[in-house]
Amino acid sequence: MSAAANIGVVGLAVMGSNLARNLASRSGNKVAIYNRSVEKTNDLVANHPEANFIASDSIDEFVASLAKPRIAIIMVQAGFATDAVITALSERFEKDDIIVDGGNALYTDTIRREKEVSAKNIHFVGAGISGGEEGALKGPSIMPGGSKEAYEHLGPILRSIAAVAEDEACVTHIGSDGAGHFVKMIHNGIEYADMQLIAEAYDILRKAGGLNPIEISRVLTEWNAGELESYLIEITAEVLAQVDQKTGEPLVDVILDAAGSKGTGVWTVQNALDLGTPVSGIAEAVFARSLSSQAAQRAGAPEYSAGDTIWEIADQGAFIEDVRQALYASKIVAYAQGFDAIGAGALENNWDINLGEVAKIWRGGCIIRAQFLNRISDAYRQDSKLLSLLFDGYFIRAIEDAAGAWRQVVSKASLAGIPIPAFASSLSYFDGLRAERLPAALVQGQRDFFGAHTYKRVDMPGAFHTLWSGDKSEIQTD
Ligand code: NBP
Repeated sequence: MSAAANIGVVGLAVMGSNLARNLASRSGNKVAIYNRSVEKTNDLVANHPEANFIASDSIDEFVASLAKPRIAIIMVQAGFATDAVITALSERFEKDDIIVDGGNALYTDTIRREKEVSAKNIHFVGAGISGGEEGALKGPSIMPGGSKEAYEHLGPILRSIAAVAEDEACVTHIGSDGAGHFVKMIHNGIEYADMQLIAEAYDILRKAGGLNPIEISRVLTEWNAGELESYLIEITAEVLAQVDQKTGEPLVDVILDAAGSKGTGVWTVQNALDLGTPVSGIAEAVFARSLSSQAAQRAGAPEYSAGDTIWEIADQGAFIEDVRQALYASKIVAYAQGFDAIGAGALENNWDINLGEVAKIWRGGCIIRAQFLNRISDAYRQDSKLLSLLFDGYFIRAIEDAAGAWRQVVSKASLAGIPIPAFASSLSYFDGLRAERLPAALVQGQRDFFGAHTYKRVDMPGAFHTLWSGDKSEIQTD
């Protein structure tokens, strides 16, 4: 066989086969394909003759079909399957060849794999790919890590298949080793928060405002023409407008209210806990899914007399606008927290991540794509050392404009007994961030009392401990 392909794809389930077709449809690419079971390979070749794939039944044949430097994108399940394919390729690849893992790997696995593979002088690139199956086919947002050298070869190919937003390809070299998969993980965490916030807005409009799903769908369609414009608002409007074909009821009313997850939201929160960076909006979104899935516990809840009261709505239009404002402000907080988490991860792992570029490549192809990301990109372009997105001029004004409505919605939803974990935690985060003094001083006092953990003083350097069980005098310990 002649080594004629400039790129190969291993793993031909939904993502891999669509990515292979996307690659083949772009000029200049000749695509080699391989899958463990030959049926998927044969199906792909038979169904898409226009792609002119170079198909192989064995990994040896696949490797031989790639021109040097060989580049193979792996699209298999994260974990053992990915390790098995990497091992098979790295046993056959040679110096300067490039293995790309396009699956949803945990970034710490990517760091390990990069070390192992690069020890053989083979490049390893962990690339986060977002946009689901449609994105893989029509243009995803791509977040590659790995070395700059590998990106020089890989960049033009990835640019050829990525989504395009405002004439720019939604791909950039994120940083070394696991940086790409780290940023993809945070992307998914933000996605959890965004979805939960939209769901809470829906719940308020329905339970307090008495709007039905079709009416709420129309509200979301109107919102989608303004600053909330996003793929998630757009698809939510579609879901709410859908009528169940079996019962004639709104589809949302016949879907079991137990939300699943595949783990990247959990990874984001676990990681943020390790880094000590608050991602409360994302965490509440993950926990809201957990609570929704506690079927037995929810079914066993007694009929509480919980003091909830009717939300009296005098002006329906003003009420809907307040909910929109609360959603926008909470969303800004969720994104601010997500970008903080990327900054914290970059610091911890010595990645030089350009946050403005990250915002830019999320404008197209991915699930959280939105106009709003232009504002985030602008904010970081104006000040790459911005301490929080909430301190950028545009976002200060947006939050100030929304703050009154935000407080009304959070307080009135609480009075009405409507659960709003992400709305409420976002507002509390904002209030915590801007507070001159936090009750953390008292927590330090408590910690010193029972554990002699010491505290710092506002008026002098050093560490101090009060002799709580003695004469209550203070001693300096450091
Ligand atoms: P799956 O992960 O469901 O399928 C795995 C594919 O890899 C199958 O075709 C399987 O072959 C093949 N494979 C090979 Br080659 N070697 C394997 C091995 N040693 N063990 C197991 N399978 C092996 O595919 P997917 O849903 O297309 O997802 C691919 C990756 O993309 C995953 O990491 C996923 O998390 C990620 N991702 C998915 C989405 C999405 O929307 N689905 C979005 C973004 C990212 P077989 O035919 O012999 O079983």
